[in-house]
Amino acid sequence: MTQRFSFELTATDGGARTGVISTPRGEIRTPAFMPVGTAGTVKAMLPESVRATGADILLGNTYHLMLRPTAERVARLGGLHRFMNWERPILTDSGGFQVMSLADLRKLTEEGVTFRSHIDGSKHHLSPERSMEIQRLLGSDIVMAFDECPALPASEAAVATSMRLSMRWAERSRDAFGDRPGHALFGIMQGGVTRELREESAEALTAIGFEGYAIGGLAVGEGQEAMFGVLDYAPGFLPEDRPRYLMGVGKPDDIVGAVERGVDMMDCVLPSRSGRTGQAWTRRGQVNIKNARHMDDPRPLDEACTCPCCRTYSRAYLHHVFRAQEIIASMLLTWHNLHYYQDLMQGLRAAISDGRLAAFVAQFHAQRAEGDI
Ligand code: PRF
Ligand code: ZN
Repeated sequence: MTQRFSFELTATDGGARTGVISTPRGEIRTPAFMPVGTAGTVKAMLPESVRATGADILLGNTYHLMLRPTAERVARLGGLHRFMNWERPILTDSGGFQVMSLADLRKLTEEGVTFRSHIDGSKHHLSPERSMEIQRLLGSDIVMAFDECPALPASEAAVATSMRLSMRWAERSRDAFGDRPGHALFGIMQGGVTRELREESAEALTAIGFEGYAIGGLAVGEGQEAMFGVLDYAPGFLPEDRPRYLMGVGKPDDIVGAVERGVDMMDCVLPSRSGRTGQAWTRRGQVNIKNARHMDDPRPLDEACTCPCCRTYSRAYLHHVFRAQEIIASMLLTWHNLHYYQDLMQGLRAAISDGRLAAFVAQFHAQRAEGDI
């Protein structure tokens, strides 16, 4: 093993940080945005195109891959990296969150969760131990602890009970993961929007000890103001010298606000999913390419963007292929959206390095306020 898992901070600006996570499969520049490759593909993109947008790492899902094509089959075929032709780092989510949002007939106990597949109704089981085994079979570089994310709104008592279960599961995840040089296990903080519960969760996780720490249980319907309220203190409960990952976030302005508050990694289906529904994200905000105002517009989606979609195609063409339900519409809009997100991350990293984050953020908001066109 030439390169173990490590994290080096290179600069800070206020609460924001920039640095590099080193792994045997390559470096991850932080703050990092991870495109979501749920089922072994970032939908509508070739892996080399995802890399061309600037992504250093992808996210994969235990839940989807265990159901189809199964973790054992992926392992027999040489692991997820080879299977999907992405040789750089992969982070896998542990499955509990997806079970709660997608599976049928869920039954939760101290031991774990049994559920029926949303694909064919077959019965399955996940526990901290089984989740660690699946993520090992997949060959994940960054493995997530098995947790439960309570659906909000929930009572504080229910959030506390759930958080404490997740902390017991975090310890079982740590034990089951074992010692795997070059691979990392991240713990996941829960505790809803209650400061005392977030602090208790962070103390439990840091006592166990992880290579990185995620902030879970946010972006589940509480709204941006409440989420930023938690992010005003939660990152400060975590060790400064480990990466902090905000799970499932978000819109561009959520990302900027999270980075300002000390988050190092994020993932979200938004740029890829909304590309497939005709939504584009640009410096001037959201653009709905379905809108008839684009029908005769020869200009690119975003004049300032250097992606293949914006370098080559007009809004009129994108509007046409989207209306005609051509596959290239999903391809081009996803490419643009992922490129925009990675450009934003590069801009944030450079601004933090240069100590001019406040000016960068002010310009980000000013451009969006101007609106499209
Ligand atoms: N836990 C896990 N995955 C997640 C979340 C969580 O809390 C969230 C919450 N936004 C997204 N993905 N394991
Ligand atoms: Zn573009």
